[in-house]
Amino acid sequence: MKGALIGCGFFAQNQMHGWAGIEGVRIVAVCDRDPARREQTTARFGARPYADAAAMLAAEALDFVDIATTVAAHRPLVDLAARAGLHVICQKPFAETMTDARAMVAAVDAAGKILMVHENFRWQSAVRAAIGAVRAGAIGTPFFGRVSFRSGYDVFSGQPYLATDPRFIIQDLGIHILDVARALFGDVATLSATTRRMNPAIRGEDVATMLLEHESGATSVVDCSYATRRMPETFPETLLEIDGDTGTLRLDAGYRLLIQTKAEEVRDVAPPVLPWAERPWHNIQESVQIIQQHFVDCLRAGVQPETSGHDNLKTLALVEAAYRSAADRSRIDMRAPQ
Ligand code: NAD
Ligand code: 89Y
Repeated sequence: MKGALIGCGFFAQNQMHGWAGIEGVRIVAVCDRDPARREQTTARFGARPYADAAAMLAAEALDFVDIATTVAAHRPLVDLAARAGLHVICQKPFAETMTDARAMVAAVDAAGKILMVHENFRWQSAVRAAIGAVRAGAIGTPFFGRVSFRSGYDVFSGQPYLATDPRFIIQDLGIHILDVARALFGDVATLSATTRRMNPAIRGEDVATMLLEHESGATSVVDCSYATRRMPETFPETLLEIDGDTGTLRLDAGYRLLIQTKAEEVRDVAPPVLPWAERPWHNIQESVQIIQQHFVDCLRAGVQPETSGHDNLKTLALVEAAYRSAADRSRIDMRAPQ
């Protein structure tokens, strides 16, 4: 299977390592407008370099493209890939608006190809162990959950746009945490949110607290912060507390999974540090390889990925709803047209 990467920036390096670890897949071409970035990436991983995505798709015989640019370029690049008749994997946040997102999903559908969003947090092995246990009924029917990400880690040095974009934590990070809540408790009926900016040096909100009522009847609290000074720092761990009608599950700091029913089970679900990975990012880095493997498995089987473009419309709608709710203090009915 031949792929091409568009966008050779900060995070794409993980994606290139991830592809190198997947059997039967080769990234044959990479594209970035920035010559230094595309040259560094080709020097590291090989592959033919291009400055222009359209020129690359015209010149190369490909099966899929991996779009690793920031969000503003996602719609034109997904449209381009769909017109070229290629399968697509695209980074989060998938789109800047729901209108764009729906059009992108429709474009790839019309091409008869598969579109997956790189929504990788639900694929982190520790989070996946918790999702697997909940889905297998380990604590019965969940009625309450807390999905929490609180950190003071400096994400701005690697991703400077996070400090200057008008939207920050919900669009960048909350999107993952909302998606994990969906993976655990199902689709959402209502949402309300508050936001704050604690760090005066950035433009967007760095704290968000969201209350979700799920169609299953469960309630979840999804809370995110990049203004939390804690020792030890837990970046980039998502912590979970779930009550079910026959037990409780917690994913605690340090990747400790605890399931209490009549008996108690404690599991170390720490992710491996892959040979190319580094702490503390190894958790996210492993999930990159896992989600990319899932994409390839789905292409081979001709089935929709779990985190397909279609599925991601529901996560993106929660992001939009959270900003609306925080702005006007409303509670958003997710069953109404978004
Ligand atoms: P970045 O700015 O470091 O890299 C983006 C690159 O894309 C830049 O080199 C830029 O020149 C290039 N680019 C932009 N438009 C282009 C176009 N039309 N054609 C060719 N090249 C183009 O950004 P980043 O920090 O690597 O983030 C990229 C995406 O990855 C973002 O959407 C971000 O939210 C996401 N991300 C995801 C995770 C995760 O865990 N899933 C983690 C970090 C970042
Ligand atoms: O961009 C973000 C993401 O997707 O995961 C963590 C991150 O890199 C910073 O919040």
